Amino acid sequence: MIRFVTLNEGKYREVSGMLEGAGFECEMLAIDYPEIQCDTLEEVVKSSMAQLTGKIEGDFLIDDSGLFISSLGGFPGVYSSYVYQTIGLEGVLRLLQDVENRAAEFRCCFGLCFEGRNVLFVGGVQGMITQEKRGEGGFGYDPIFVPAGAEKTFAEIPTEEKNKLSHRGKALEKVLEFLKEQ
Ligand code: ITT
Repeated sequence: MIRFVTLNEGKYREVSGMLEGAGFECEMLAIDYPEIQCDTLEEVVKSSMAQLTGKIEGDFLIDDSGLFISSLGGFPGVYSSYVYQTIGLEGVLRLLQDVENRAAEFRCCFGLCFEGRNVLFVGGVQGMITQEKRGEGGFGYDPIFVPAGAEKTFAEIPTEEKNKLSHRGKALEKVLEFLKEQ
């Protein structure tokens, strides 16, 4: 049994689908803990794991993700959650009004505490920011992100398809490989 510590139901939907599909039991643990501000997702995950160690029984998983927009120097990046809650998707689209270079990358870093050992797994996907929101599925920034080589946003495709292409799906493949080796 792996406890996925998150308040984000969209993340849980994606992660539980993949874990259960691979035969691992999974449960959502909605614990709110302070996330310290760091320069990288990896640092955020390490500090969060240190805070949670000893407070959760058994193996657990956490996920810190962000959207890194090239023309904005990687913003919102580690501030993605705050930016989503404040200026939102419309605000991000406004920042990119008349900006030609719309390249962006979604990144995900998982922290897995397995039998007392902490291990990190990362994944990323390149893509573009759309001109307007498209699609009703997914969560967060999905309606404004089109992965490279595709035409639909992450909000316009089913979860299983997003999992095959996404930062989280790629990072979780590495988690699954690790778990299968144990
Ligand atoms: P936790 O409880 O797991 O921390 P959170 O929503 O606060 O949930 P993050 O800090 O990792 O998670 O997320 C940063 C922001 O990026 C947040 O607004 C998410 O909705 C968004 N985000 C993360 N992964 C995403 C994805 O796959 N698609 C769209 N938006 C995503």
